[in-house]
Amino acid sequence: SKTYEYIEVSKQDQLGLIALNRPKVLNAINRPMVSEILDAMESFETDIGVRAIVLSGKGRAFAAGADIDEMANDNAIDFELRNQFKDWDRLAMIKKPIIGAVQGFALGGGFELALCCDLLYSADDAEFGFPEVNLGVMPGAGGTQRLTKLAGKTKAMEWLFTGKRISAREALHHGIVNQLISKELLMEETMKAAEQIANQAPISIRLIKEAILKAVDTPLNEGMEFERKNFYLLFSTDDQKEGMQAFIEKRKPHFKGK
Ligand code: CO8
Repeated sequence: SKTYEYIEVSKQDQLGLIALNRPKVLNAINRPMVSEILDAMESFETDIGVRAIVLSGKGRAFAAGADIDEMANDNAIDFELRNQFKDWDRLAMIKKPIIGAVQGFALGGGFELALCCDLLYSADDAEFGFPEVNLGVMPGAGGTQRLTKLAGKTKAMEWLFTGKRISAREALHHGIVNQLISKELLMEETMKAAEQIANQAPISIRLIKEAILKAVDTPLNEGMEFERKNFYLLFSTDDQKEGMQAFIEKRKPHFKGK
């Protein structure tokens, strides 16, 4: 398997695991790290043995933001010519479920990366936030859009205008994370949750993810049409036949991802 410089990648049963691995700088996200995350995710995407992806950070943070040293001297045209967020756009196109485990800081670009996850499990000491305003900038990898759609305009304005930290408890209250877990059990419990999802019918999970993400960015009627097509499509899978037959026969289904 490949080796990476800024992340650690492994597999466990049906899970693909990615851990941000620059603990000395609280996993500050530089451009090569984003490329590596994308590369690892795309490998898992085509690996039929992998049914869910778990994203976490090593050390005392999930990620304390984009690497400030790397971008301190950039200007607008540098970003434009480099197409700075092309890897981020592709991250958002990963079709397998991504489950994030956040402990410590998830700030700036680190929070944006967390918001790219489909489910988020949070240590009860985690702190989220968009401190970009304190640096004279703003989120650029989807933060203003994704946070507003999750938590609403009111809190998004407050948090982005002030840059203040959002506690794990507040994040739970505003629907940003799914569940709080003690720091000691975070990875174990996240893996359990991911394993549960990995045991569901893979094509159901895939098309549900696609449809829910559609709901976030399309009008209801378009989203409904999209949902309907995906619903129809599931009836061309063996797993649908198996799932319903198992129900009728009062036994557990055995899904094959076909
Ligand atoms: N970039 C580069 N280095 C960082 C970053 C960062 N974002 N965050 C922490 N570090 C480094 C520190 O410089 C320090 O390095 P060194 O030991 O060499 O001095 C090391 O990590 C440890 O950090 P601290 O000593 O500061 O640890 P503390 O516990 O005292 O403080 C904090 C932790 C509060 C998290 C503090 O490190 C901090 O404020 N970090 C910056 C947070 C921030 O402003 N993040 C937003 C960055 S801007 C951004 O994300 C824009 C996103 C737009 C696009 C996204 C593209 C990826």
